[in-house]
Amino acid sequence: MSQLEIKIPDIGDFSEVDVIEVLVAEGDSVKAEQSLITVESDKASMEIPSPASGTVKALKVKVGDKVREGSVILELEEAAGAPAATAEQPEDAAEQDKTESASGPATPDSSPKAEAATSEGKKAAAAAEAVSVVVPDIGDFKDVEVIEILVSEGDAVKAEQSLITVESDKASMEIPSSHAGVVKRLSVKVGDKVGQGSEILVLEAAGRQDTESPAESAEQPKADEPAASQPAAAAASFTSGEAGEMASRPVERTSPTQDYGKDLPLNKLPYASPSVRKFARELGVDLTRVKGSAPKGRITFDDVRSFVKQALSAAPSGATATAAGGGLSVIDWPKVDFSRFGPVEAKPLSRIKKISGANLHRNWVMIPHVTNNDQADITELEALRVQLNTENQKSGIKVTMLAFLIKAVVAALKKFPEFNASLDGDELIYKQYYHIGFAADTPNGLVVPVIRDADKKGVLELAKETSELAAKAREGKLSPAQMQGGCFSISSLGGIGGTSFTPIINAPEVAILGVSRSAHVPVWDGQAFQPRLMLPLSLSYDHRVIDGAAAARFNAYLASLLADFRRIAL
Ligand code: CAO
Repeated sequence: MSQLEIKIPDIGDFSEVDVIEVLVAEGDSVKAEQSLITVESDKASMEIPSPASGTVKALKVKVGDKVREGSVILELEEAAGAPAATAEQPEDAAEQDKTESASGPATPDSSPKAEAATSEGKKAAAAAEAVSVVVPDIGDFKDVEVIEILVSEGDAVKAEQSLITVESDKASMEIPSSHAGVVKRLSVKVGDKVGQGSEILVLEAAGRQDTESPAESAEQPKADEPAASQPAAAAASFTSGEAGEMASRPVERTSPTQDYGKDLPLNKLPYASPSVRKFARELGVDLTRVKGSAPKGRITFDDVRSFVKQALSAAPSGATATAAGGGLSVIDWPKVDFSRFGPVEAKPLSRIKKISGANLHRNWVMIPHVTNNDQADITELEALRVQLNTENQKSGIKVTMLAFLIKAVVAALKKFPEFNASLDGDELIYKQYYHIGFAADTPNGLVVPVIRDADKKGVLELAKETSELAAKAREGKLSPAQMQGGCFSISSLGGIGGTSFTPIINAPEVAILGVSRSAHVPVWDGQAFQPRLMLPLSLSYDHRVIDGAAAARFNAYLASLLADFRRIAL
Protein backbone atom coordinates (compact mmCIF):
# COMPACT_ATOMS: atom_id res chain seq x y z
CA MET A 1 0.00 0.00 0.00
CA SER A 2 1.46 3.34 -0.98
CA GLN A 3 0.93 6.73 0.50
CA LEU A 4 -0.30 9.48 -1.83
CA GLU A 5 -0.36 13.21 -1.43
CA ILE A 6 -3.66 14.41 -2.87
CA LYS A 7 -3.27 17.88 -4.29
CA ILE A 8 -5.57 20.53 -5.69
CA PRO A 9 -5.72 19.93 -9.42
CA ASP A 10 -5.84 22.58 -12.13
CA ILE A 11 -8.92 24.57 -11.18
CA GLY A 12 -8.90 26.95 -14.07
CA ASP A 13 -8.31 30.59 -13.36
CA PHE A 14 -8.91 30.38 -9.66
CA SER A 15 -5.53 31.32 -8.27
CA GLU A 16 -6.36 31.20 -4.59
CA VAL A 17 -9.61 29.99 -3.11
CA ASP A 18 -11.01 29.40 0.36
CA VAL A 19 -11.65 25.95 1.72
CA ILE A 20 -15.24 26.19 2.92
CA GLU A 21 -15.97 22.56 3.59
CA VAL A 22 -13.87 19.54 4.50
CA LEU A 23 -15.93 16.53 3.54
CA VAL A 24 -13.79 13.74 4.97
CA ALA A 25 -12.02 13.06 8.24
CA GLU A 26 -8.80 11.27 9.12
CA GLY A 27 -9.40 7.53 9.11
CA ASP A 28 -12.21 7.75 6.54
CA SER A 29 -12.23 5.40 3.58
CA VAL A 30 -12.75 7.29 0.36
CA LYS A 31 -13.48 6.14 -3.14
CA ALA A 32 -12.01 7.55 -6.32
CA GLU A 33 -14.06 10.58 -7.43
CA GLN A 34 -15.49 11.08 -3.96
CA SER A 35 -15.50 14.77 -3.06
CA LEU A 36 -12.88 15.67 -0.44
CA ILE A 37 -13.27 19.38 0.08
CA THR A 38 -15.30 22.29 -1.25
CA VAL A 39 -13.48 25.45 -2.26
CA GLU A 40 -15.03 28.79 -2.98
CA SER A 41 -14.05 32.02 -4.67
CA ASP A 42 -16.13 35.14 -4.39
CA LYS A 43 -18.40 33.97 -7.20
CA ALA A 44 -18.22 30.22 -7.31
CA SER A 45 -17.70 27.09 -5.32
CA MET A 46 -16.62 23.63 -6.38
CA GLU A 47 -15.88 20.27 -4.90
CA ILE A 48 -12.49 18.67 -5.33
CA PRO A 49 -12.72 14.93 -5.86
CA SER A 50 -10.23 12.26 -4.84
CA PRO A 51 -8.24 10.79 -7.71
CA ALA A 52 -7.89 7.46 -5.89
CA SER A 53 -9.51 5.15 -3.37
CA GLY A 54 -7.95 4.66 0.03
CA THR A 55 -7.89 5.74 3.65
CA VAL A 56 -7.34 9.31 4.78
CA LYS A 57 -4.14 9.29 6.83
CA ALA A 58 -3.62 12.98 7.45
CA LEU A 59 -5.70 16.03 6.55
CA LYS A 60 -3.56 18.95 5.44
CA VAL A 61 -6.27 21.61 5.12
CA LYS A 62 -8.98 23.02 7.31
CA VAL A 63 -11.96 25.27 6.73
CA GLY A 64 -10.76 28.81 6.10
CA ASP A 65 -7.42 27.85 4.53
CA LYS A 66 -6.48 29.38 1.19
CA VAL A 67 -5.46 26.85 -1.43
CA ARG A 68 -4.34 26.85 -5.04
CA GLU A 69 -3.34 24.37 -7.67
CA GLY A 70 -0.79 22.01 -6.13
CA SER A 71 -1.77 22.61 -2.49
CA VAL A 72 -1.82 19.33 -0.58
CA ILE A 73 -5.30 18.41 0.61
CA LEU A 74 -4.51 15.20 2.44
CA GLU A 75 -2.35 12.11 2.60
CA LEU A 76 -4.10 9.01 1.40
CA GLU A 77 -3.10 5.44 2.01
CA GLU A 78 -4.01 3.92 -1.28
CA ALA A 79 -6.35 0.94 -1.19
CA ALA A 80 -4.74 -2.38 -2.15
CA GLY A 81 -5.25 -3.22 -5.79
CA ALA A 82 -6.06 0.32 -6.83
CA PRO A 83 -5.08 1.12 -10.40
CA ALA A 84 -1.60 2.57 -10.50
CA ALA A 85 -2.63 5.37 -12.80
CA THR A 86 -5.00 6.93 -10.27
CA ALA A 87 -2.57 6.46 -7.44
CA GLU A 88 0.59 7.78 -8.95
CA GLN A 89 0.05 11.17 -10.42
CA PRO A 90 -2.47 13.47 -8.84
CA GLU A 91 -2.00 15.80 -11.79
CA ASP A 92 -2.93 13.01 -14.14
CA ALA A 93 -5.86 12.17 -12.03
CA ALA A 94 -6.88 15.77 -12.08
CA GLU A 95 -6.55 15.76 -15.81
CA GLN A 96 -8.83 12.75 -15.89
CA ASP A 97 -11.30 14.64 -13.75
CA LYS A 98 -11.32 17.40 -16.22
CA THR A 99 -12.58 15.24 -18.99
CA GLU A 100 -14.51 12.53 -17.27
CA SER A 101 -15.91 13.69 -14.00
CA ALA A 102 -19.10 15.66 -14.01
CA SER A 103 -18.56 16.52 -10.38
CA GLY A 104 -14.98 17.62 -10.92
CA PRO A 105 -13.74 21.11 -11.40
CA ALA A 106 -14.07 23.07 -14.59
CA THR A 107 -11.60 22.16 -17.29
CA PRO A 108 -10.13 24.08 -20.15
CA ASP A 109 -12.10 21.85 -22.50
CA SER A 110 -15.32 22.36 -20.74
CA SER A 111 -14.68 26.00 -19.98
CA PRO A 112 -17.47 27.96 -21.53
CA LYS A 113 -16.78 30.67 -23.93
CA ALA A 114 -16.71 34.03 -22.32
CA GLU A 115 -18.42 35.92 -25.01
CA ALA A 116 -20.45 33.10 -26.46
CA ALA A 117 -23.07 34.08 -23.97
CA THR A 118 -24.65 36.35 -26.50
CA SER A 119 -26.47 34.95 -29.43
CA GLU A 120 -24.84 35.40 -32.76
CA GLY A 121 -25.28 38.66 -34.53
CA LYS A 122 -26.93 40.24 -31.53
CA LYS A 123 -23.86 41.55 -29.84
CA ALA A 124 -24.22 45.08 -28.62
CA ALA A 125 -22.53 47.45 -30.94
CA ALA A 126 -24.07 50.70 -29.90
CA ALA A 127 -25.94 52.27 -27.05
CA ALA A 128 -29.41 50.90 -26.29
CA GLU A 129 -29.01 47.90 -28.55
CA ALA A 130 -30.99 44.84 -27.53
CA VAL A 131 -28.76 41.93 -26.57
CA SER A 132 -29.94 38.40 -26.07
CA VAL A 133 -28.06 36.86 -23.15
CA VAL A 134 -27.95 33.09 -23.35
CA VAL A 135 -26.71 30.22 -21.24
CA PRO A 136 -23.08 29.66 -22.17
CA ASP A 137 -21.31 26.32 -22.48
CA ILE A 138 -21.74 24.88 -19.00
CA GLY A 139 -19.83 21.73 -19.56
CA ASP A 140 -21.61 18.47 -19.08
CA PHE A 141 -24.73 20.04 -17.68
CA LYS A 142 -27.66 19.78 -20.03
CA ASP A 143 -31.28 20.49 -19.24
CA VAL A 144 -30.65 22.00 -15.84
CA GLU A 145 -33.40 23.61 -13.85
CA VAL A 146 -33.61 27.34 -13.20
CA ILE A 147 -33.96 27.57 -9.44
CA GLU A 148 -33.47 31.27 -8.90
CA ILE A 149 -33.87 34.45 -10.94
CA LEU A 150 -31.55 37.05 -9.51
CA VAL A 151 -32.70 40.07 -11.53
CA SER A 152 -36.00 41.60 -12.55
CA GLU A 153 -37.19 43.43 -15.63
CA GLY A 154 -36.05 47.02 -15.44
CA ASP A 155 -32.98 46.19 -13.34
CA ALA A 156 -29.64 47.64 -14.36
CA VAL A 157 -27.08 44.85 -14.41
CA LYS A 158 -23.33 44.91 -14.72
CA ALA A 159 -21.33 42.60 -16.91
CA GLU A 160 -20.51 39.46 -14.89
CA GLN A 161 -23.38 40.03 -12.49
CA SER A 162 -25.15 36.75 -11.77
CA LEU A 163 -28.52 36.52 -13.53
CA ILE A 164 -29.91 33.12 -12.67
CA THR A 165 -28.97 30.06 -10.66
CA VAL A 166 -29.38 26.67 -12.29
CA GLU A 167 -29.20 23.34 -10.60
CA SER A 168 -28.63 19.77 -11.60
CA ASP A 169 -29.15 16.84 -9.27
CA LYS A 170 -25.64 17.28 -7.87
CA ALA A 171 -24.69 20.90 -8.21
CA SER A 172 -25.88 24.45 -8.64
CA MET A 173 -24.26 27.28 -10.50
CA GLU A 174 -24.85 30.91 -11.25
CA ILE A 175 -24.90 32.21 -14.78
CA PRO A 176 -23.38 35.68 -15.12
CA SER A 177 -24.34 38.35 -17.61
CA SER A 178 -22.10 38.79 -20.59
CA HIS A 179 -23.05 42.45 -20.91
CA ALA A 180 -23.98 45.46 -18.86
CA GLY A 181 -27.37 46.99 -19.49
CA VAL A 182 -30.98 47.16 -18.43
CA VAL A 183 -33.11 44.02 -18.35
CA LYS A 184 -35.80 44.47 -20.99
CA ARG A 185 -37.37 41.05 -20.88
CA LEU A 186 -36.85 37.91 -18.86
CA SER A 187 -37.03 34.81 -21.01
CA VAL A 188 -36.96 32.21 -18.24
CA LYS A 189 -38.77 31.58 -15.04
CA VAL A 190 -38.08 29.42 -12.02
CA GLY A 191 -38.63 25.78 -12.91
CA ASP A 192 -37.68 26.11 -16.58
CA LYS A 193 -35.11 23.69 -17.94
CA VAL A 194 -32.22 25.32 -19.79
CA GLY A 195 -29.07 24.26 -21.56
CA GLN A 196 -26.31 25.89 -23.56
CA GLY A 197 -27.79 28.53 -25.85
CA SER A 198 -31.09 28.97 -24.01
CA GLU A 199 -31.99 32.64 -23.85
CA ILE A 200 -31.99 33.96 -20.29
CA LEU A 201 -33.07 37.49 -20.96
CA VAL A 202 -32.86 40.41 -23.32
CA LEU A 203 -30.80 43.38 -22.25
CA GLU A 204 -30.80 46.89 -23.52
CA ALA A 205 -27.03 47.16 -23.60
CA ALA A 206 -25.50 50.04 -21.73
CA GLY A 207 -23.43 51.01 -24.74
CA ARG A 208 -20.74 49.52 -26.82
CA GLN A 209 -19.54 46.57 -24.85
CA ASP A 210 -16.14 46.02 -26.31
CA THR A 211 -14.15 46.49 -29.37
CA GLU A 212 -13.89 42.85 -30.32
CA SER A 213 -15.33 41.59 -33.52
CA PRO A 214 -18.16 39.10 -33.14
CA ALA A 215 -15.80 36.41 -34.44
CA GLU A 216 -13.26 37.17 -31.72
CA SER A 217 -15.85 37.31 -29.04
CA ALA A 218 -17.04 33.82 -29.74
CA GLU A 219 -13.63 32.41 -29.09
CA GLN A 220 -12.36 30.65 -25.98
CA PRO A 221 -11.55 32.94 -23.08
CA LYS A 222 -7.98 33.98 -22.82
CA ALA A 223 -5.99 32.38 -20.06
CA ASP A 224 -5.24 35.67 -18.37
CA GLU A 225 -8.83 36.88 -18.21
CA PRO A 226 -10.03 37.28 -14.65
CA ALA A 227 -11.99 34.30 -13.45
CA ALA A 228 -15.09 36.30 -12.85
CA SER A 229 -15.18 37.47 -16.42
CA GLN A 230 -15.65 33.96 -17.68
CA PRO A 231 -18.70 31.86 -17.52
CA ALA A 232 -16.13 29.24 -16.51
CA ALA A 233 -16.61 30.79 -13.13
CA ALA A 234 -20.20 29.75 -13.37
CA ALA A 235 -19.30 26.28 -14.54
CA ALA A 236 -17.27 25.97 -11.39
CA SER A 237 -19.90 27.44 -9.13
CA PHE A 238 -21.10 24.18 -7.72
CA THR A 239 -22.46 23.87 -4.28
CA SER A 240 -22.51 20.62 -2.44
CA GLY A 241 -25.15 18.37 -3.88
CA GLU A 242 -25.92 16.90 -0.50
CA ALA A 243 -26.27 20.27 1.06
CA GLY A 244 -29.84 20.53 -0.10
CA GLU A 245 -30.87 17.58 2.00
CA MET A 246 -28.71 18.72 4.87
CA ALA A 247 -30.16 22.18 4.90
CA SER A 248 -33.61 20.82 5.42
CA ARG A 249 -32.45 19.29 8.68
CA PRO A 250 -32.14 21.73 11.51
CA VAL A 251 -28.57 22.36 12.55
CA GLU A 252 -28.41 23.45 16.13
CA ARG A 253 -25.57 25.86 16.60
CA THR A 254 -24.94 29.07 18.43
CA SER A 255 -21.31 29.68 17.54
CA PRO A 256 -20.30 33.21 16.58
CA THR A 257 -21.17 34.21 13.04
CA GLN A 258 -17.54 34.68 11.96
CA ASP A 259 -16.80 31.06 12.61
CA TYR A 260 -19.77 29.66 10.86
CA GLY A 261 -19.16 26.36 9.22
CA LYS A 262 -16.08 25.55 11.24
CA ASP A 263 -17.76 23.53 13.93
CA LEU A 264 -20.30 21.87 11.71
CA PRO A 265 -20.37 18.15 11.23
CA LEU A 266 -19.01 17.06 7.87
CA ASN A 267 -21.40 17.55 4.97
CA LYS A 268 -23.65 19.81 7.01
CA LEU A 269 -22.90 23.20 5.52
CA PRO A 270 -26.00 25.16 4.62
CA TYR A 271 -27.33 24.85 1.11
CA ALA A 272 -26.90 28.15 -0.70
CA SER A 273 -25.41 29.47 -3.89
CA PRO A 274 -21.97 31.14 -3.80
CA SER A 275 -23.37 34.63 -4.14
CA VAL A 276 -25.80 34.02 -1.29
CA ARG A 277 -22.93 32.69 0.81
CA LYS A 278 -20.89 35.78 -0.04
CA PHE A 279 -23.84 38.07 0.73
CA ALA A 280 -24.29 36.32 4.08
CA ARG A 281 -20.59 36.62 4.85
CA GLU A 282 -20.65 40.36 4.11
CA LEU A 283 -23.52 40.80 6.55
CA GLY A 284 -21.96 38.49 9.11
CA VAL A 285 -24.92 36.14 8.89
CA ASP A 286 -24.42 32.57 10.04
CA LEU A 287 -26.16 30.63 7.29
CA THR A 288 -26.64 27.65 9.55
CA ARG A 289 -29.20 29.74 11.39
CA VAL A 290 -31.08 30.76 8.26
CA LYS A 291 -34.00 28.65 7.13
CA GLY A 292 -34.04 28.17 3.38
CA SER A 293 -37.39 28.75 1.70
CA ALA A 294 -36.51 27.40 -1.74
CA PRO A 295 -36.97 23.76 -2.73
CA LYS A 296 -34.85 21.33 -0.72
CA GLY A 297 -34.32 24.06 1.86
CA ARG A 298 -32.00 26.12 -0.33
CA ILE A 299 -31.27 29.54 1.17
CA THR A 300 -32.03 32.53 -1.06
CA PHE A 301 -31.06 36.20 -0.87
CA ASP A 302 -34.51 36.94 0.52
CA ASP A 303 -34.04 34.37 3.27
CA VAL A 304 -30.83 36.11 4.33
CA ARG A 305 -32.51 39.52 4.15
CA SER A 306 -35.45 38.32 6.23
CA PHE A 307 -33.08 36.82 8.76
CA VAL A 308 -31.24 40.13 9.10
CA LYS A 309 -34.48 42.10 9.37
CA GLN A 310 -35.73 39.75 12.03
CA ALA A 311 -32.46 39.95 13.93
CA LEU A 312 -32.49 43.75 13.79
CA SER A 313 -36.03 44.02 14.99
CA ALA A 314 -35.44 41.37 17.60
CA ALA A 315 -35.77 43.79 20.42
CA PRO A 316 -39.07 42.22 21.18
CA SER A 317 -41.51 43.49 23.69
CA GLY A 318 -42.53 41.52 26.72
CA ALA A 319 -44.41 38.59 25.28
CA THR A 320 -42.26 38.03 22.21
CA ALA A 321 -39.05 38.61 24.12
CA THR A 322 -39.92 35.75 26.34
CA ALA A 323 -40.58 33.45 23.40
CA ALA A 324 -37.02 32.71 22.42
CA GLY A 325 -33.90 34.44 23.63
CA GLY A 326 -34.89 37.78 22.05
CA GLY A 327 -32.39 37.44 19.18
CA LEU A 328 -29.52 36.87 21.57
CA SER A 329 -27.57 33.70 22.02
CA VAL A 330 -29.15 32.95 25.34
CA ILE A 331 -31.20 30.07 26.53
CA ASP A 332 -34.92 30.30 25.96
CA TRP A 333 -37.21 32.04 28.40
CA PRO A 334 -38.63 29.57 30.91
CA LYS A 335 -42.11 28.45 29.99
CA VAL A 336 -44.12 27.98 33.12
CA ASP A 337 -47.74 27.05 33.55
CA PHE A 338 -48.35 29.38 36.48
CA SER A 339 -51.85 28.01 37.01
CA ARG A 340 -50.22 24.88 38.39
CA PHE A 341 -49.22 26.93 41.42
CA GLY A 342 -52.36 28.99 41.99
CA PRO A 343 -55.10 31.04 40.33
CA VAL A 344 -53.91 33.42 37.59
CA GLU A 345 -55.38 35.92 35.15
CA ALA A 346 -53.74 36.79 31.80
CA LYS A 347 -54.04 40.38 30.54
CA PRO A 348 -52.49 41.67 27.31
CA LEU A 349 -49.76 44.29 27.61
CA SER A 350 -50.88 47.81 26.74
CA ARG A 351 -49.80 49.21 23.38
CA ILE A 352 -47.47 51.69 25.12
CA LYS A 353 -45.92 48.95 27.23
CA LYS A 354 -45.25 46.88 24.12
CA ILE A 355 -43.62 49.79 22.31
CA SER A 356 -41.67 51.15 25.26
CA GLY A 357 -40.70 47.62 26.30
CA ALA A 358 -39.17 46.94 22.89
CA ASN A 359 -37.26 50.23 23.02
CA LEU A 360 -36.05 49.71 26.57
CA HIS A 361 -34.94 46.18 25.74
CA ARG A 362 -32.95 47.28 22.69
CA ASN A 363 -31.37 50.20 24.53
CA TRP A 364 -30.43 48.09 27.53
CA VAL A 365 -28.92 45.36 25.39
CA MET A 366 -27.14 47.52 22.84
CA ILE A 367 -25.82 50.40 24.93
CA PRO A 368 -23.04 49.76 27.43
CA HIS A 369 -24.59 51.60 30.36
CA VAL A 370 -22.74 52.91 33.38
CA THR A 371 -24.48 54.96 36.06
CA ASN A 372 -22.76 57.67 38.07
CA ASN A 373 -24.47 58.51 41.36
CA ASP A 374 -24.08 61.87 43.07
CA GLN A 375 -26.09 64.19 45.30
CA ALA A 376 -27.02 67.83 44.97
CA ASP A 377 -27.61 70.06 47.95
CA ILE A 378 -30.95 71.63 46.99
CA THR A 379 -31.70 73.19 50.36
CA GLU A 380 -31.75 76.72 48.96
CA LEU A 381 -33.31 75.75 45.66
CA GLU A 382 -36.21 74.00 47.35
CA ALA A 383 -36.70 77.06 49.59
CA LEU A 384 -36.78 79.23 46.45
CA ARG A 385 -39.24 76.86 44.76
CA VAL A 386 -41.59 76.94 47.75
CA GLN A 387 -41.31 80.74 47.91
CA LEU A 388 -42.04 81.15 44.20
CA ASN A 389 -45.05 78.89 44.48
CA THR A 390 -46.34 80.90 47.43
CA GLU A 391 -45.89 84.16 45.53
CA ASN A 392 -47.27 82.80 42.28
CA GLN A 393 -50.31 81.04 43.60
CA LYS A 394 -52.64 83.17 41.49
CA SER A 395 -50.76 82.40 38.25
CA GLY A 396 -51.84 78.78 38.46
CA ILE A 397 -48.36 77.64 37.50
CA LYS A 398 -46.67 75.32 39.96
CA VAL A 399 -42.91 75.66 39.90
CA THR A 400 -41.54 72.14 40.00
CA MET A 401 -38.17 70.65 40.78
CA LEU A 402 -38.31 69.14 37.31
CA ALA A 403 -38.34 72.60 35.72
CA PHE A 404 -35.21 73.59 37.68
CA LEU A 405 -33.60 70.32 36.70
CA ILE A 406 -34.26 70.94 33.01
CA LYS A 407 -32.74 74.39 33.25
CA ALA A 408 -29.66 73.04 35.04
CA VAL A 409 -29.28 70.13 32.65
CA VAL A 410 -29.26 72.48 29.64
CA ALA A 411 -26.43 74.47 31.25
CA ALA A 412 -24.49 71.24 31.86
CA LEU A 413 -25.07 70.07 28.28
CA LYS A 414 -23.64 73.36 27.05
CA LYS A 415 -20.53 72.81 29.15
CA PHE A 416 -20.21 69.10 28.18
CA PRO A 417 -21.34 68.89 24.53
CA GLU A 418 -20.68 65.15 24.15
CA PHE A 419 -23.72 64.59 26.38
CA ASN A 420 -25.80 66.44 23.78
CA ALA A 421 -24.75 64.10 21.00
CA SER A 422 -25.72 60.88 19.22
CA LEU A 423 -23.66 58.10 17.73
CA ASP A 424 -24.02 57.62 14.00
CA GLY A 425 -21.72 54.78 12.96
CA ASP A 426 -18.21 56.01 13.58
CA GLU A 427 -19.35 59.62 13.90
CA LEU A 428 -20.64 61.57 16.83
CA ILE A 429 -23.36 64.06 15.92
CA TYR A 430 -23.19 67.11 18.17
CA LYS A 431 -26.53 68.83 18.43
CA GLN A 432 -26.76 72.57 18.62
CA TYR A 433 -30.26 72.55 19.99
CA TYR A 434 -31.50 71.55 23.43
CA HIS A 435 -34.66 69.46 23.40
CA ILE A 436 -35.11 67.73 26.75
CA GLY A 437 -37.31 64.68 27.28
CA PHE A 438 -38.81 63.73 30.61
CA ALA A 439 -40.24 60.36 31.58
CA ALA A 440 -43.91 60.51 32.46
CA ASP A 441 -45.65 57.71 34.23
CA THR A 442 -49.13 57.15 32.74
CA PRO A 443 -51.83 54.57 33.48
CA ASN A 444 -50.89 52.83 30.23
CA GLY A 445 -47.12 52.94 30.73
CA LEU A 446 -44.09 55.09 30.32
CA VAL A 447 -43.88 57.87 27.72
CA VAL A 448 -41.26 60.55 27.18
CA PRO A 449 -42.62 63.96 26.09
CA VAL A 450 -40.01 66.37 24.80
CA ILE A 451 -39.61 70.06 25.67
CA ARG A 452 -38.25 71.78 22.59
CA ASP A 453 -35.62 74.50 22.81
CA ALA A 454 -35.46 74.28 26.57
CA ASP A 455 -32.46 76.64 26.51
CA LYS A 456 -34.74 79.44 25.31
CA LYS A 457 -37.31 79.00 28.08
CA GLY A 458 -37.45 80.23 31.65
CA VAL A 459 -38.21 78.08 34.70
CA LEU A 460 -41.87 79.17 34.83
CA GLU A 461 -42.41 78.41 31.18
CA LEU A 462 -40.70 75.04 31.60
CA ALA A 463 -42.88 74.23 34.62
CA LYS A 464 -46.02 75.14 32.69
CA GLU A 465 -45.05 73.14 29.62
CA THR A 466 -43.97 70.04 31.54
CA SER A 467 -47.20 69.94 33.49
CA GLU A 468 -49.24 70.39 30.28
CA LEU A 469 -47.31 67.67 28.48
CA ALA A 470 -47.51 65.33 31.50
CA ALA A 471 -51.30 65.85 31.61
CA LYS A 472 -51.57 65.11 27.89
CA ALA A 473 -49.42 62.02 28.39
CA ARG A 474 -51.72 60.70 31.08
CA GLU A 475 -54.72 61.28 28.82
CA GLY A 476 -52.94 59.49 25.98
CA LYS A 477 -53.16 62.62 23.83
CA LEU A 478 -49.51 63.26 23.02
CA SER A 479 -48.78 63.55 19.33
CA PRO A 480 -45.77 61.64 17.94
CA ALA A 481 -44.05 64.98 17.30
CA GLN A 482 -44.29 65.79 21.01
CA MET A 483 -42.20 62.70 21.78
CA GLN A 484 -39.52 63.16 19.13
CA GLY A 485 -36.21 64.96 18.77
CA GLY A 486 -34.98 64.69 22.36
CA CYS A 487 -31.29 65.27 23.11
CA PHE A 488 -31.20 64.14 26.73
CA SER A 489 -33.84 62.77 29.09
CA ILE A 490 -34.70 63.17 32.74
CA SER A 491 -36.49 60.47 34.67
CA SER A 492 -37.72 61.88 37.95
CA LEU A 493 -39.01 59.45 40.54
CA GLY A 494 -38.49 62.01 43.28
CA GLY A 495 -42.17 62.47 43.94
CA ILE A 496 -42.46 58.73 44.52
CA GLY A 497 -39.34 57.58 46.35
CA GLY A 498 -36.06 55.74 46.07
CA THR A 499 -32.48 56.69 46.82
CA SER A 500 -30.92 55.87 43.44
CA PHE A 501 -31.63 53.81 40.33
CA THR A 502 -30.26 53.03 36.89
CA PRO A 503 -32.28 54.84 34.23
CA ILE A 504 -32.10 53.31 30.77
CA ILE A 505 -30.70 55.59 28.08
CA ASN A 506 -33.26 56.67 25.51
CA ALA A 507 -31.44 55.89 22.25
CA PRO A 508 -30.11 57.58 20.20
CA GLU A 509 -29.39 59.84 23.15
CA VAL A 510 -26.20 59.08 25.05
CA ALA A 511 -27.16 59.90 28.62
CA ILE A 512 -30.12 60.18 30.96
CA LEU A 513 -30.51 61.66 34.40
CA GLY A 514 -32.43 59.73 37.02
CA VAL A 515 -33.65 61.72 40.00
CA SER A 516 -34.70 60.11 43.26
CA ARG A 517 -36.38 61.44 46.35
CA SER A 518 -34.60 64.25 48.16
CA ALA A 519 -34.07 63.87 51.89
CA HIS A 520 -32.69 65.89 54.75
CA VAL A 521 -29.38 64.44 55.81
CA PRO A 522 -26.63 65.68 58.13
CA VAL A 523 -23.84 67.18 56.05
CA TRP A 524 -20.47 68.12 57.59
CA ASP A 525 -19.67 71.78 56.77
CA GLY A 526 -16.14 71.65 58.20
CA GLN A 527 -17.21 72.51 61.69
CA ALA A 528 -20.49 70.80 62.34
CA PHE A 529 -23.15 68.62 60.81
CA GLN A 530 -25.84 70.67 59.15
CA PRO A 531 -29.26 69.42 58.04
CA ARG A 532 -29.24 69.75 54.24
CA LEU A 533 -31.78 68.67 51.64
CA MET A 534 -29.90 66.35 49.34
CA LEU A 535 -31.19 65.29 45.92
CA PRO A 536 -29.87 61.97 44.52
CA LEU A 537 -28.74 62.24 40.88
CA SER A 538 -28.18 59.02 38.90
CA LEU A 539 -26.59 59.71 35.54
CA SER A 540 -26.55 56.75 33.13
CA TYR A 541 -24.25 57.26 30.16
CA ASP A 542 -23.25 55.41 27.03
CA HIS A 543 -19.69 54.37 27.78
CA ARG A 544 -18.88 54.18 24.06
CA VAL A 545 -19.25 57.95 23.92
CA ILE A 546 -18.70 59.20 27.44
CA ASP A 547 -15.83 58.38 29.78
CA GLY A 548 -16.43 57.78 33.46
CA ALA A 549 -14.47 60.91 34.41
CA ALA A 550 -16.59 63.07 32.09
CA ALA A 551 -19.75 61.63 33.62
CA ALA A 552 -18.51 62.35 37.14
CA ARG A 553 -17.68 65.93 36.09
CA PHE A 554 -21.07 66.39 34.42
CA ASN A 555 -22.91 65.14 37.47
CA ALA A 556 -20.77 67.18 39.89
CA TYR A 557 -21.28 70.28 37.75
CA LEU A 558 -25.02 69.69 37.66
CA ALA A 559 -25.03 69.28 41.43
CA SER A 560 -23.13 72.56 41.82
CA LEU A 561 -25.70 74.39 39.66
CA LEU A 562 -28.58 73.00 41.69
CA ALA A 563 -26.77 73.93 44.91
CA ASP A 564 -26.38 77.50 43.74
CA PHE A 565 -28.78 78.27 40.92
CA ARG A 566 -27.20 81.69 40.34
CA ARG A 567 -24.33 79.89 38.61
CA ILE A 568 -26.63 79.18 35.68
CA ALA A 569 -26.51 82.84 34.79
CA LEU A 570 -22.71 82.76 34.60
N1 CAO B 1 -37.72 64.61 46.03
C1 CAO B 1 -38.72 64.74 46.88
N2 CAO B 1 -39.93 65.15 46.51
C2 CAO B 1 -40.15 65.44 45.23
C3 CAO B 1 -39.13 65.34 44.31
C4 CAO B 1 -37.88 64.90 44.74
N3 CAO B 1 -36.85 64.72 43.90
N4 CAO B 1 -39.61 65.67 43.07
C5 CAO B 1 -40.90 66.01 43.28
N5 CAO B 1 -41.21 65.85 44.56
C6 CAO B 1 -42.47 66.07 45.17
C7 CAO B 1 -42.97 67.44 44.86
O1 CAO B 1 -42.49 68.39 45.77
C8 CAO B 1 -44.44 67.25 44.92
O2 CAO B 1 -44.82 67.29 46.24
P1 CAO B 1 -46.13 68.12 46.67
O3 CAO B 1 -47.25 67.46 45.97
O4 CAO B 1 -46.12 67.98 48.12
O5 CAO B 1 -45.90 69.48 46.18
C9 CAO B 1 -44.66 65.83 44.42
O6 CAO B 1 -43.40 65.18 44.59
C10 CAO B 1 -45.05 65.79 42.93
O7 CAO B 1 -44.11 66.51 42.27
P2 CAO B 1 -44.39 67.34 40.97
O8 CAO B 1 -45.79 67.76 40.84
O9 CAO B 1 -43.34 68.36 40.92
O10 CAO B 1 -44.19 66.30 39.88
P3 CAO B 1 -42.81 65.75 39.45
O11 CAO B 1 -42.04 66.81 38.80
O12 CAO B 1 -42.14 65.02 40.52
O13 CAO B 1 -43.18 64.69 38.38
C11 CAO B 1 -43.54 63.78 36.35
C12 CAO B 1 -43.71 65.01 37.15
C13 CAO B 1 -44.25 63.88 35.04
C14 CAO B 1 -42.05 63.59 36.11
C15 CAO B 1 -44.09 62.64 37.20
O14 CAO B 1 -45.45 62.76 37.30
C16 CAO B 1 -43.78 61.30 36.69
O15 CAO B 1 -44.47 60.76 35.83
N6 CAO B 1 -42.74 60.68 37.26
C17 CAO B 1 -42.43 59.30 36.96
C18 CAO B 1 -41.32 59.23 35.98
C19 CAO B 1 -40.97 57.81 35.76
O16 CAO B 1 -41.82 56.94 35.72
N7 CAO B 1 -39.68 57.53 35.63
C20 CAO B 1 -39.22 56.21 35.55
C21 CAO B 1 -38.78 55.97 34.19
S1 CAO B 1 -37.98 54.47 34.07
O17 CAO B 1 -39.09 53.43 34.45
